[in-house]
Amino acid sequence: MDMKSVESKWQQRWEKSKENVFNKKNADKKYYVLEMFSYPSGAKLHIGHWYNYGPSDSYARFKKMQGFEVFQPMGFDAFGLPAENYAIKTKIHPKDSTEKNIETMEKQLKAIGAMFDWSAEVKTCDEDYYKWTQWMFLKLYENGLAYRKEAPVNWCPDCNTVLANEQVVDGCCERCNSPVVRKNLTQWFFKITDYAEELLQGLDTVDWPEKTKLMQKNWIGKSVGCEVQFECESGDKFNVFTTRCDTIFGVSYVVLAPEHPLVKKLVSDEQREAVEAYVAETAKANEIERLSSTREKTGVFIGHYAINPINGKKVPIFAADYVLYSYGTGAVMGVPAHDERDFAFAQKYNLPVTKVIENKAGETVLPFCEDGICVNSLQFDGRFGEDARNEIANYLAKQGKGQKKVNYRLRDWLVSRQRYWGAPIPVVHCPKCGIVPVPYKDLPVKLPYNVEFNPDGKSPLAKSEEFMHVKCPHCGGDAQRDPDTLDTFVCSSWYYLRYPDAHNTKMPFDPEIVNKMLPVDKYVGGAEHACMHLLYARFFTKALRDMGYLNFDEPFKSLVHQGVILGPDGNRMSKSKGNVVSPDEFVNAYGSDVFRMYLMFGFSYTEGGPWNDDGIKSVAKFLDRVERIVLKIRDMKAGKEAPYGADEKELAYAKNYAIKQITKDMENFSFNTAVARLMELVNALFKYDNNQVKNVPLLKETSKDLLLLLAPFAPHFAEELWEQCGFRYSVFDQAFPVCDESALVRDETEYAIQINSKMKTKMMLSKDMSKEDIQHAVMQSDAIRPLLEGKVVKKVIIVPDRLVNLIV
Ligand code: ANZ
Ligand code: ZN
Repeated sequence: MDMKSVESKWQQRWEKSKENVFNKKNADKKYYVLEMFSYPSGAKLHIGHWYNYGPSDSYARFKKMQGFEVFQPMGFDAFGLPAENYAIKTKIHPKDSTEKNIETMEKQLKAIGAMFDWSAEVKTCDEDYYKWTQWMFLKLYENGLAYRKEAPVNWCPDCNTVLANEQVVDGCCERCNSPVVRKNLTQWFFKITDYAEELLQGLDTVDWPEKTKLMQKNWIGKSVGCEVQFECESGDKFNVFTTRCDTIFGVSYVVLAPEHPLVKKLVSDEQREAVEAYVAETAKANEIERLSSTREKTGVFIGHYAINPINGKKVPIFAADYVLYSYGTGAVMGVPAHDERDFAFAQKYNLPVTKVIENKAGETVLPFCEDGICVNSLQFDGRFGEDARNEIANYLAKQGKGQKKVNYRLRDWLVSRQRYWGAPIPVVHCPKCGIVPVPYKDLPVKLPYNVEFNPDGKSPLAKSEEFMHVKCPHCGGDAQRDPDTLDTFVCSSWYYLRYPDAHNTKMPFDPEIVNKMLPVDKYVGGAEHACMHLLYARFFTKALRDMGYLNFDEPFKSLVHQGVILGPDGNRMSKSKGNVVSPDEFVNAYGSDVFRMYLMFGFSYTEGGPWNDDGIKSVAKFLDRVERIVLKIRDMKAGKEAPYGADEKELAYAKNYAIKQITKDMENFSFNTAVARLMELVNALFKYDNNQVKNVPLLKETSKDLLLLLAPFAPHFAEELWEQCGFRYSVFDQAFPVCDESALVRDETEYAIQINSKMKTKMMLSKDMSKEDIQHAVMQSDAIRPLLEGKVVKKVIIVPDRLVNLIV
């Protein structure tokens, strides 16, 4: 089959008949399949794009054939730094380069032949999109979820600009290499912390990879503990946050973060110089570095003491940068006997290590009684762990010196950027009225085209007189626009809500439509988004729900991460390593269907792995075989039919087994095993066709089902053969075959087939087969044979009724 012409033929036909456009009339049967949208880079589609979009499109087509009205949109995450940096290098305006890139990428994406509903396309840099991004900002602001505050950020004194954590390399600016300092700057934040508990709890209600849920849980970082008040000799008081208040008898010093205001206030004259030098030095490190377990613990005595509230003991106060100002209360009690970091610190500064009494299990046991404190007695043995912590916390609370406290590691989301290529922040700064939101009717605040975006320290927009100068919407006096733009993650936090109502000009979306279309039923994208995009999007959904626009709690009901295809050398593909494999040569040589199907067959979808093209020829050959047998069967005339005997049963079995397994495999994104099942079915067809006398109706029925089963995997190819067989357009409007269980009753068991103890496929094998027969059947199977090419099987382990393990 001439794949190239077949591809363009059917792509045109699908477009013309609106085959892939969501039909709102069937919204009650909706199934929303979403792949994370693309960043429009200048480069061609790479293997990663294909791997994300090809197999998940097969899933979408499968759902469509199961009778769902599938909605599978595509769009572009079009704002962001790469386009701006590219512009700085080449002088090509980000808008021009982005629009050009989108145009090429649309063409390339269409060539995959996926059933994207392009009528719902979204580009985040379009005015009619970012207008609504600004609307989102205003809504959050109105609801107390967007605020401006001074916060310590990474600042390069040479470039005069804020840097992202990622732009700081070894404490220096990645652009000019000068040391970065922490600086307090006024920035916009979204109050994601208001939703910390719900963002945590909600994870139990979604079908997501466990690893991703765990990463989000850790990122949110719920920590149940106690705040304890220490009083200083000066009379000043501060709280420490501890998860181990049961160790309070072992406190030998306390630490304030270097930024803690009491450091400056309490420092003694003798220690002032040393403390100031230390504070200046530690300001250079960012929080990630400060938390690193391999970083040497440093600190300095501030020349002042505090009183342990439980036993009145005087302990020295240190400033040390292993304590972060932004977490808990920015102060900790040092318990060297029970905390590793504190121990290292105590060793270095010669502080006492007081062991709080422990029971045999190593848990702290409380030397503590109701009417007083019995530091050195064991009379209250038996209270330990949780119990001891409660006891102490209650005691402190009674004294007014402490309370139970839940902390989250999650911080509010800093959303302002001193960058050009993003959505302008829709507020006005008025000397009289302060911060004034831009009225909704005046949206969008347009991003001006003619702006000097070369970096010289200020927000590029600040230099645009025409942009900055504005009348205050409130008092009408002279005022200034906000020169910052929004983090691009804001744009991608709500795009899945725009797709179902992408052309709405009155609202970002009609709640009635969106409440019907969402949540997304299957979301497919990279695991690297676990703690940013996927968290931000959940926050947006919950905030919009609380404002009354949405009636669901979670945007993505079910999530799948595709694996990563590495270079042939096992490293991440990158130009510098010279290991980049381009999909183009394969697509040109074999066609898009073969390439997609090989990606599905050659890798375990969620795992990925190093690229090799060993099996691509066998996939091409497989489709040739399908074409041959399907056309041969098409041309058969019914005649004297073979009666329904053992061979016929065998074929019916093969077909129904394939249907059953493929249906299951598709649901699990286990595409490689699904393709193997298809190959087995084709083998069974050939085998039956070898018979002298055959049952032609059975052959025809099996061949037709084969095409239906194959359609999601090789859409153009299957549509073409479907037509050549004289069936009605389109194959995708047919029902996916359903398994007839009665054809499956046979004396067989399922074996797991492994190579070098790695699971490759599953096979049904008859119970009465000898070990030799089993070995032969496994090694000659379509799923396994290609994997053994060029390899020597050294040993075969067979566990009866369970598994076959080939050691190669
Ligand atoms: C005394 C203690 C004894 C602690 C012990 C631990 C073990 P998570 O679970 O992460 O919340 N801590 C509190 N605030 C801190 C800050 N701003 N910067 C650095 N460390 C801080 O951990 C809470 C524990 O981390 C707290 O409990 C405190 O040390 C420390 F055997 O207090 B602990
Ligand atoms: Zn004003």
